[in-house]
Amino acid sequence: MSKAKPPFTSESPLYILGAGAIGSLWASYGYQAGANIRLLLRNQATVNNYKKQGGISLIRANQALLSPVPADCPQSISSPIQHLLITTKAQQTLSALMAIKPHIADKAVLVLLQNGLGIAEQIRHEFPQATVLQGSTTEGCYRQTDFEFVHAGHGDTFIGTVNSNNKTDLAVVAQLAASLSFPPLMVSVSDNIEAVLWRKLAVNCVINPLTVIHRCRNGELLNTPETITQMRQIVDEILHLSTALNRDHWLEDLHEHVINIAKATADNRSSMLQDIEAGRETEIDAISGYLCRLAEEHNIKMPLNQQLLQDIKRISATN
Ligand code: KPL
Repeated sequence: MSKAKPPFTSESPLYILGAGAIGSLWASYGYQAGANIRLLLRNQATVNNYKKQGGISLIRANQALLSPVPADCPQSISSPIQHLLITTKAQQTLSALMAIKPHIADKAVLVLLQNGLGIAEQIRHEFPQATVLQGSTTEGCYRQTDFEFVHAGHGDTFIGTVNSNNKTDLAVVAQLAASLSFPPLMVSVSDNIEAVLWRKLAVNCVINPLTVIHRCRNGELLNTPETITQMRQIVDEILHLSTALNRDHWLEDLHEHVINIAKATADNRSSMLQDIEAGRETEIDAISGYLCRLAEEHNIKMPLNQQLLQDIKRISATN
């Protein structure tokens, strides 16, 4: 990993790829904190549309905050990308990155903050010299209209490196976590980001597909014995796989943890339900799909997770 760089100056801004809820949350608070941030949008038409709206509007506690964060499309990027926060949907990540590949510095630091697993490996393959950090957030934010978002609830955000105990690496991660902590967002370093990501994957495998199937908010999953039983059974399958992978110590209190997340985000519509309602492609392949592929490689049966995977694909296809 390269030496720590000063955070987000005009020569080396923080680029944010993906102007969905999480990307816009960081862009908005970063802009308000005075950091040099640039949003990366799909094409010039999207940039024009964005400019017409005057920037990102973020609603928090019924107050709207407008942040005219500068925006680029792949054709208008003028400085090499040294720091990139990637908040695209899992399935769109690689194609979005390939569109800006010529602008990404060899030794760039790429921070992946999205649901699902399996994408970091593909990025490392395409950008072998870059530093790829992974992150997980439980900040609650949803899109109201095109560039208008609601910051619905506070959560925790962690970043870290996989397979690294190197002290220099950890110092760089710590500096970056501090640089990405735009109030009120707080980013902490995890020395076991794999465990954090695995726990988050487990939560997403339970809450996201079930909220689509029952068309309900996260907290409403706790309202009927039927859905509580479904949650327990899905968690049991994940625990079984985790034991086979020697990861069960990462998930000690998983039943309770999933219930607590459903309670803490009770009023949220899960990101998967939002995708279905908006007619967008879901992240099911990087969530339940990733889990089921891993189970298959280890000859572990996961009938409920398999069923959820098929159900969501069917619902998406007929959406
Ligand atoms: O990550 C989420 C999502 O919706 O994708 C949870 C934690 C379930 C919150 O809604």
